[in-house]
Amino acid sequence: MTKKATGPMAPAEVKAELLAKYPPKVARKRSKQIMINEALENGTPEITANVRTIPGIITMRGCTYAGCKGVIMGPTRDIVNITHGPIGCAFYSWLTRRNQTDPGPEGPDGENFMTYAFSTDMQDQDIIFGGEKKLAAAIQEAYDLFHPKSIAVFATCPVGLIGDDIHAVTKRMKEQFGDCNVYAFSCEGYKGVSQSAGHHIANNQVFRHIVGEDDRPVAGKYKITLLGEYNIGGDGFEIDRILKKCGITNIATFSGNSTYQQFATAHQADLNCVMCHRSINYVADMMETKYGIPWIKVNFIGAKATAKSLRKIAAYFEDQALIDKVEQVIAEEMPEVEAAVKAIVPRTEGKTAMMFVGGSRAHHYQELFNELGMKTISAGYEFGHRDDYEGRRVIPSIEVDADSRNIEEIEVEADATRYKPRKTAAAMQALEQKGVAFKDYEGLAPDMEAGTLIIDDLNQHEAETLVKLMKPDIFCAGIKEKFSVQKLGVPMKQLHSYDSGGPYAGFQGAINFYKEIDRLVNSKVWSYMKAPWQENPQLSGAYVWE
Ligand code: CFM
Repeated sequence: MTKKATGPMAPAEVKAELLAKYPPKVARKRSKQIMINEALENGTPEITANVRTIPGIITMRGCTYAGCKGVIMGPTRDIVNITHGPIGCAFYSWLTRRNQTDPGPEGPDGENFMTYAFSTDMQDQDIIFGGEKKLAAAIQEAYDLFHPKSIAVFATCPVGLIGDDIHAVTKRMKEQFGDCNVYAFSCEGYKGVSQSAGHHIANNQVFRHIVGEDDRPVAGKYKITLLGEYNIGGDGFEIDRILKKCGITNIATFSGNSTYQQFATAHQADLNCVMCHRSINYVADMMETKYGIPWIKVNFIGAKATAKSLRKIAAYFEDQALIDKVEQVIAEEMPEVEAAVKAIVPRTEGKTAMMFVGGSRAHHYQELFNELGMKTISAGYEFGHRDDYEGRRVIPSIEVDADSRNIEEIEVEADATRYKPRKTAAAMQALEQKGVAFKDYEGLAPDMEAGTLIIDDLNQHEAETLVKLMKPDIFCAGIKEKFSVQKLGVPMKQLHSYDSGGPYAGFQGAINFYKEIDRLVNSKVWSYMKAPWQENPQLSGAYVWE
């Protein structure tokens, strides 16, 4: 294993090593997804992203069904989510993401279907003769048992292949029930190149079937939504605590700790705050077009980023009382954060990190590492698009290939009665000049130093090679990577599930994260990774089988 003492390898050399074992055609393709960052002065180099994984490569990605049923709809508490397909798809996507929920104002008896795994349990004969009848029966059964406000149906691969018309079934059931919103998602696992397609399919249907369904006024002076926050490890709880303390009303989180009602009333917000750009940015655009709600990018990962985001929200509402209140909350929360940083930074300063997560987190978490004086030497997304790397300005130049064309883009128009611009164009412009950027996200690349390696759709082989060559002090990714990285003697932190930790968002979350990283990067256990008999063999020779 290359030790740090030999000096860091040049990024171009590392890249060459990553590609060395591939056949020429594969190397050429992967080469376009491995970018040596050049920082902003030279413009961000272009990266290839959101394209098919090369067959045979062990990717970190998941499927479209995972992005739809698991990521976007997984945290919805009071919607009955039925998987139409063989039981495995429902079982293995059941409660595997650490999105938390609380029963809200309804108390412990409030509806919570997350603990159930609903599935049509398709068998061979359903594949041969069609599964629509079975689906209708399952919807009926769920309705009779629970009388939920809403039932959602998710297609798995075989459903798409045999051509069950799940939309016709759900439409019929919805009409039949009259008091239950039933709709379906054509989110077959193979539908797109990654989870990202599943996010889009899910969000389109939520927008089409739920948002704007309830016009009963929601109370609150400063009403926002949080788009793309999934309450992993309780992140959403911490963000809600802070917003509440500031007097800001979060009327809907998409979709952490959410309820059907929140989605249905979301159109009443005066500002949409986008947390995870990758999984939901198009919803923010659609809500602006249809209802006139502007959107800004926020980030509540990192104490400084949290303060910055709160200030942006306050600036938007242009109310001195709110601006003062936000400053007061920041002043109250920061001393504890600063004390934690001061105590830990001497032990973490100068250390290095790598992070490969699905989308936004590989960018957001760099904030927390910066606060600890740590540098991210390599990062990337499993399924980010070019705009997540290079910023939204590249969107017009993104090539739309057949796989992207396969995912529906909804045509949205201003709502005839409910479209209401929240600010005049002049007011928006004045705010832009004050630094409140609307509809903007600069992406990950400008925030990373020159010479760092940005890698899209990293795979098993490349992850191991990277760790061996660059020996980071910590590697962040998911469960699939965890043990192979740890076996190389490098501490590993799961940034999807947070292992069993969290929350890491907001101020209290930042403190949790600093402590966790301190423990990981300063633990001695990693130096004992080599088994004693490997260091000091007591027997020598070999087994001979002949
Ligand atoms: Fe957004 Fe997410 Fe992420 Fe994501 Fe995900 Fe996730 Fe993720 Mo795992 S919505 S893109 S599809 S921030 S489940 S809460 S951690 S890959 S980086």
